[in-house]
Amino acid sequence: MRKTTIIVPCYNESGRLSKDAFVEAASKDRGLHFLFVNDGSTDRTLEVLKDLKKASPGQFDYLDLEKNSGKAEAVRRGFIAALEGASANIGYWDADLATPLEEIEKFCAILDKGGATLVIASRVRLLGRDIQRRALRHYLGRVFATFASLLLKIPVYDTQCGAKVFKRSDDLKRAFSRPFKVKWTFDVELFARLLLLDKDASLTWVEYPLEKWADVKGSKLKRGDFLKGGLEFLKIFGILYLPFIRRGYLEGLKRNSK
Ligand SMILES: Nc1nc2c(ncn2[C@@H]2O[C@H](COP(=O)(O)OP(=O)(O)O)[C@@H](O)[C@H]2O)c(=O)[nH]1
Ligand SMILES: [Mg+2]
Repeated sequence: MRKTTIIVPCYNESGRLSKDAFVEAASKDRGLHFLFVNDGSTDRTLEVLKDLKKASPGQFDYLDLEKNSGKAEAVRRGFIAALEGASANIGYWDADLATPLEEIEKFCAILDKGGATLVIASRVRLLGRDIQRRALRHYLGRVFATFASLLLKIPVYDTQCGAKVFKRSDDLKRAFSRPFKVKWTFDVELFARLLLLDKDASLTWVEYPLEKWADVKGSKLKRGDFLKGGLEFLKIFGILYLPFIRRGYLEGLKRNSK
């Protein structure tokens, strides 16, 4: 059976994590696996994850990071573990389910059809779709996404939505082999890594306009983080375009995954 592993980074999510939604998604598709990464939570998150694993040990598992390391590192640790397994598709998904789990099967259908190596969730407000985003987050997000697209030189509309599924590959392994240099914009650094490893990589990436997306209360993102994102872009610029930084960075990725 085709297997898909979805990594769910969790930092103090006991109040937001909907056990029922995960159990329902898993019961609908027996090939679907969830790997939660408890990112040093100080609330009851770990207990919730233990309960889920008890409910279906074959489909739910978790990693427990002792100290809080941030979403980027939590996702990276999840990928390292998932890449050891046999899943054909591996993705990550925000724990608050701003992107509903029902979308996973559509992502996998695109990957399984052949040709695509990555499906990126995109929050595009279109008639007939249900994208509920606060106005300020929407406009800041549009500015951010425009810069991300210019930086990467690819026509991507939304790099920051927390739902992406990849086809397993050696480059994917290399891309997760080293900790990210940035925190808030690691999705952009991840794309940069894949493009450095293969300049044509984006030819097989597909952006999927979500049917449904909604801001979920309890985001830990603060207003200042938008500015931090700008500074992080400078780092990614250096990685992509300054040869003396790029060379060592790329060698590091290739060396570490062997
Ligand atoms: N903010 C934050 N989120 C983390 C961290 N570690 C893991 N996450 C997870 O990253 C995902 C996105 O978090 P959220 O606060 O909803 O971010 P937003 O929706 O982009 O505002 C959730 O699944 C969090 O549990 C962390 O250190 N800080
Ligand atoms: Mg959120």
